[in-house]
Amino acid sequence: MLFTKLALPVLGLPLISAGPLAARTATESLQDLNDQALSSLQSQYDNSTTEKRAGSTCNVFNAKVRRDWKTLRPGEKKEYIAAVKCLQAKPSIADSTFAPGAKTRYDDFVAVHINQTLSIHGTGNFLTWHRYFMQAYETALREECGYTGYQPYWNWLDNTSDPSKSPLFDGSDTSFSGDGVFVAHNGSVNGNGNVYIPSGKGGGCVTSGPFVDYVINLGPIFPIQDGMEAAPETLGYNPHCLSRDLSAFTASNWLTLGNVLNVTIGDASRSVLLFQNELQGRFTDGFLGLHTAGHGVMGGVSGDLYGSPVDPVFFLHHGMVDRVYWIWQALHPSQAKTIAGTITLFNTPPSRDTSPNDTIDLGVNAPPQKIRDLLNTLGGSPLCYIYN
Ligand SMILES: [Cu+2]
Repeated sequence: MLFTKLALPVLGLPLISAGPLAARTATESLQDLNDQALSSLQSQYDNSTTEKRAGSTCNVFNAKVRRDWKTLRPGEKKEYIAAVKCLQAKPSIADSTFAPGAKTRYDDFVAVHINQTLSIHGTGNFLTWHRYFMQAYETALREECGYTGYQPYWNWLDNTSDPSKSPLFDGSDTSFSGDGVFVAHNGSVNGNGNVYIPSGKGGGCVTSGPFVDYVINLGPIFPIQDGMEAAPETLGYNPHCLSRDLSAFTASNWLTLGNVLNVTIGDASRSVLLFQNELQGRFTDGFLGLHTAGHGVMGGVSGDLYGSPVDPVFFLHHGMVDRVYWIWQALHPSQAKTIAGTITLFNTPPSRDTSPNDTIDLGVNAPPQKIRDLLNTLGGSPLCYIYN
């Protein structure tokens, strides 16, 4: 299926045809789009138009394949979960003066995200920063904790009417634990104060599954769930549990095929600026966007823009964000390497434009890289992957 030559995307024409495909589910339609992206990359390879770093042999045929969590075998899921728990048990390697609350290797990732939050969201580096952050995390899982697979992703379009049925959130030993225990509260205010999310059936600590005893050391910095308190210090030690309030409201309203199609082949796919704002969320006018909605579906500690990586599903959620970016890039080859935006959160305070020569620095987690070297997932070290 992977490399079947499909009728190639001619941009501007509908990729999802009617007829026998009309009854396809949202997930199947998105898979069609993923197949179109692969076909496009294959044809770029045939035409030798894919630029890569000097000496790299990476290409669409030998790249690593990142997969949907639900398609991993139980043993593969357990191996991934064990590697995450391994990172959460290994001591931090960061200088303790940088983030006194960072106790583990997992915290080293959370601390960097917290520290840079205002210069990596609503900015021109949002897409590449999070792409590289995930690559660094995948590398740590593999090299420091013996994981043999690649970074999986959360397919947003599944289980939107009841996220607690999702294989990520069903509370089983092959999930990331389930909903939080019910705590009465008045919901969350998301989208920078513009979108109200009613409370779900949770709100407190997760009650089952692999992360039931996981102690979070950092955050929250800017919690949005009613009643949740911020940590006394931004990067200080503040032990607390993994809380969730799974939101069917958010999933069914925002994690839709229509929103995915709009950013990949619709009106919002016409430029990287439109694409990234629509994907991430335009907080100013109450448009949550797929990215912000995904964090909102998890609720609890995930509602904190700064500390959201404390929930290990962060990396599967951003796997899906990056998958949609990858699809957009594959289907818009002439624009794939363009960037837009400034270096401050929605240009507040006003700042210069992001440059492809700007560096992304993940501290102890990975060597610094230029944005221009993170625009092509087939560009070679550090990136060589596709999505399926
Ligand atoms: Cu982020």
